[in-house]
Amino acid sequence: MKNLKQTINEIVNETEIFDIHTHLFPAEFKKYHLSGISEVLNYHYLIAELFTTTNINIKKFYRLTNEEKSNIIWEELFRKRTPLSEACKGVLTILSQLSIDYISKSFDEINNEYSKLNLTDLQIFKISKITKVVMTNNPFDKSEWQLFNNKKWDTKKYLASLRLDDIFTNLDKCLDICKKNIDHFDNENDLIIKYLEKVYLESKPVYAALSLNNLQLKSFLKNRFVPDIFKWLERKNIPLSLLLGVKRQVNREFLLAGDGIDKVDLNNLSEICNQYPNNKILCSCLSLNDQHELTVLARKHQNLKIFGFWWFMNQPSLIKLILNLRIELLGLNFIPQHSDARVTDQLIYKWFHFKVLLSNVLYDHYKEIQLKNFKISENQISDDVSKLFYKNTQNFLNLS
Ligand code: FIX
Ligand code: ZN
Repeated sequence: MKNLKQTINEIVNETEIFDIHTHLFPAEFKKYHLSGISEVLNYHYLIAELFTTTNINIKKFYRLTNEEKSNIIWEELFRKRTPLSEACKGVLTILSQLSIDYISKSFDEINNEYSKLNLTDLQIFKISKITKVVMTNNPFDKSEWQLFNNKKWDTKKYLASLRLDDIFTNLDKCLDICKKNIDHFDNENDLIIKYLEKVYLESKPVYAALSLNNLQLKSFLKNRFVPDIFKWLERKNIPLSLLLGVKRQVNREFLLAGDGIDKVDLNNLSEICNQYPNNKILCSCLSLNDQHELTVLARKHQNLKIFGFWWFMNQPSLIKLILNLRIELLGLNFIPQHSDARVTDQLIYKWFHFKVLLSNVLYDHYKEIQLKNFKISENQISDDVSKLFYKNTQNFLNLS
């Protein structure tokens, strides 16, 4: 092998990626598909930063057009101030990767230049070496679910997942929707499962997902629908993905930018894994406080797989720390990252930033075993990175 560092960098940059959790939609589904620099600047991470950095009137801001909003974000966070936060750096990464010279330019100038690139999804997937992304699909959102009316998009690239939060937060609405779609049922449990079966056939999801705060996690096993949902997931052979530790609407005025963090009791996760050993559980925790315990739990339950650095965890300083911890405790038996991208272009920065961190962390670990006379080959490194970026996900989702 030439040089260990260079070999790792090359392999990490060339390996195909299976992005297990995004909020992306295919370009063919125009109403929900987001792309371009204006959408990138309108990301709720940057909106929260704008609100807390300036004294801007929140209600007035939300009434503006997307372009007006992005203009303000660009002026306030990138021109009047130094763009040092991770969310700001993400925008700079996208612009520099696309060779757009943004220095001393207004939002309009950048937007013009960016639009001329006419970037397609496929080009973006190619830049980031992404082969598949899993969408977040809410079967209780009639308008969003229209995506599955006509599947004229690449269903091998954009895979579906069933987001079930509404069953736990807005049951009456869910039951109404189920009743409108299912004619014959014995009871409410039967109704929900029949509806899940219907939306399963329409979307072919690779997992079902739920985001929970501490209280919801605590009462999860007592929920009357949970045993049947687990039985159904087992029959379908798809995992349940648990996104733990979000406290929704800490600041309601901020809307989507107003969600915060909760501390969770992970004993409840362990209990879920024990009570449902035939179900597979994917899990990502939002708080740094929970990462050590979560990693240990992944050594204790065969049916549990950690994935990604979710949202507030997706900061380089935390990723470095926890990625090392995960390797120390789990070897390569975890799914290291997901993008959570809402705008296709974000894939560029989310994965670029992560690849730099992963390469450095892997280098330290390989170097260490080399010093203990282990002969690490290029093939073995390729294999390892492919597990992390693709195969661990593919296997856990039972996909061929
Ligand atoms: O619940 C989720 O899937 C969260 O990832 C999002 O809803 C959140 O708003 C987000 O975009 C985080 O990255
Ligand atoms: Zn998400």
